[in-house]
Amino acid sequence: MEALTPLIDGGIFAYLNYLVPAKRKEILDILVNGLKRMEYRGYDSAGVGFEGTNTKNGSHELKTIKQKGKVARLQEEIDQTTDLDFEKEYETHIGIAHTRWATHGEPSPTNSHPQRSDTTNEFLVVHNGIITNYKDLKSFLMSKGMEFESETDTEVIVKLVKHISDKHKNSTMSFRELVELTVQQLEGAFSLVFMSSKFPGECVCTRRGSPLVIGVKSKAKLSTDHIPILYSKDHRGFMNPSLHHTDSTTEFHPIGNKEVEYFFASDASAIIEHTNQVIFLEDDDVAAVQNGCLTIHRIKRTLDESTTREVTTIKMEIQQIMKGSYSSFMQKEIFEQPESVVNTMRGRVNFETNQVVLGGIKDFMTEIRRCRRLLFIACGTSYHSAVATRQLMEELTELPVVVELASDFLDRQTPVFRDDVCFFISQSGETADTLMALRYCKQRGALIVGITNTVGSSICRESHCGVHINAGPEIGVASTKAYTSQFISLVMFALVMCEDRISMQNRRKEIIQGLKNLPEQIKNVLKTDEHVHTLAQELYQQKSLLVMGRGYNYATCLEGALKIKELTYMHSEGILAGELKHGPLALVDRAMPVMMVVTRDKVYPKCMNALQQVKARHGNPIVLGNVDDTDTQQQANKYIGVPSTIDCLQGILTIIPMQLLSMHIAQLRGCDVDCPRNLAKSVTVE
Ligand code: UD2
Ligand code: MG
Repeated sequence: MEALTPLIDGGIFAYLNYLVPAKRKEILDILVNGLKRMEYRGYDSAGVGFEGTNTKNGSHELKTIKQKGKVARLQEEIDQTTDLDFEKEYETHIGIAHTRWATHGEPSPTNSHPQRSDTTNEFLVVHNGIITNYKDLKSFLMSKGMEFESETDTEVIVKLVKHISDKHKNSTMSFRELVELTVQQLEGAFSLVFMSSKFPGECVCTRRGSPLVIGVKSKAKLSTDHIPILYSKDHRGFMNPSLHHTDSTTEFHPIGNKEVEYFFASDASAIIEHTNQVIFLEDDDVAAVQNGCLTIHRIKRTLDESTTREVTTIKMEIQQIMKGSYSSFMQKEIFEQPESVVNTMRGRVNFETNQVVLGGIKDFMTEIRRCRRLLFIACGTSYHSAVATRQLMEELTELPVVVELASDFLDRQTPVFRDDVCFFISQSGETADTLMALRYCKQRGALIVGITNTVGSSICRESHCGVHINAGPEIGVASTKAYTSQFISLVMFALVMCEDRISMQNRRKEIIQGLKNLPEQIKNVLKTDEHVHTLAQELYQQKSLLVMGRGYNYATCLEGALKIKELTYMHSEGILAGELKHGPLALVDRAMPVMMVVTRDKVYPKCMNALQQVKARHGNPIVLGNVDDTDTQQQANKYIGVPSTIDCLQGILTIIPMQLLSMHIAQLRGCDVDCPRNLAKSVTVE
């Protein structure tokens, strides 16, 4: 089976019927149903775009219906629309649909997709991903007199298509060529599906860094199982648009041109109930359907790339659909981390120039640099992300760094000063204790910085400035990918704080290079899953698990133990190895399950010392260490190896086996990993 690529944001679904008559009601049902199949991804608003007729002048016109909230709400909105003829039949028609997870501007109908080029809906687009240069494009388009209505990055895409289309009004440029010109201006990650009132019944889609699949359904047998890539002329060629087919040996077999239906989706699970014939697009492919024919174009041809795209037959059980190939949201979110960490750094860390820019706090940096101390206030996992980065924060800012649990901070009525900078970290941005601590500090005149995953949340609105961690929706109650993204956001902040310190340049560069390698390294850590599962089988009937470590890995112990507690209902405790002699060592005997995090950093000798102490009490710890550290491995019966990275980032790699372990133990104990008892995703009460 084709592996499903996990996705960070919402869902794209589009449906094109060519010479296959369908009533509007049927078309809308197919679109809404496609969105439902992707609901498991998480989203906060939904919308559809479809073809219609202008009631005043009878001309071809595109319409949209968009709504905040669940797909069911969108369905209600559609049902309540009175000016639509649901029985109207279309022989050929294109409709596009989208579920959105807010990254730019809060959830609202205007910010939902499809986004439109102008009030007449000449072009519509649905988009997954992030456009990192949208601010520049937006100012350019505004200088050309275009008016924006949403706060999204997506709107620039569709306005740019219109701008280019207007500029080439008198040429015969095809829809596909307009899109090619447009996407050449975009930076970031995207998958896009376009429709236009100028090109009825046509569809153009493309991707870069975000998945997109096309399903083909046709009664006639497809003329080919390999679609040849057509190469468009280079950039200059676009000024005189003409098709340019370089590979003369491949005969051009269009797919389609008789009765055919196409389905476009960010996720094969939305397509599978209609057809199992699919084409997975690759980055920078531009696929277009015109007169029922599907073509795939590329601008440039690189030497060793494939010159065809295969029509794959996928076999997937209908039950598998809702969660993709994952057993739980938590598993999906753990396995998304190679991508979510990239999204956290996207457009912010430049690995060539070693620069880091946090757009959300850039204008406040002078004030932040002048402060007297930094406070990091949070609850639960978010608190652990501050513990994890505290040492680096102290090193790179040379400021006093205070890390506080929000509830305790409030209980103590802690003194706060005008020249303090207070950070509030929360995945949902709604955590009640954190929000109250925010208000408490704001009242006392401190600068308030939010670190949140949810655009438009209370913490986001009430903070003076902040950083969105851009990890994508997190649905599992136990936080996983938000932790690694919070961690990275705080590291990025520390890097910004010391960008002018000459003495810290080498350290900065090392860390930035470390960040660059993280996605690959996380993929490698995820390969320990099988091994971790085996260890879980040995542990799951135990009553307790102690997790020990120190230094940069102390946070891994706290967070690892929290995961175990909340998911498996086993007792677990994160113990600072330096504190062993002061009490916890008394817990250790032959029977007590122990894990120790021992990686090759400055405190390594001290960790080894702790390991010896535990072994001297007949403890038999599972050691979580570096994969290339054979010396340490020899000291342990059971060992989990993760790749080595720079000391201050090691915690991002050591937490992942703990996430996996807690998930496996929970599943073995028959617990619901997505909804642990007594816990809610966002704790909005005190
Ligand atoms: C913006 C886009 C981002 C990307 C980038 C490209 C938004 C929301 N983000 O990200 O997707 O295209 O530009 O340059 O449009 N904020 C708070 N409190 C918080 C979190 C954020 O006040 O807890 C504010 C922040 O100060 C800023 C805005 O929200 O004014 C957006 O924050 P961000 O981190 O998404 O900003 P940036 O520039 O990385
Ligand atoms: Mg987006």
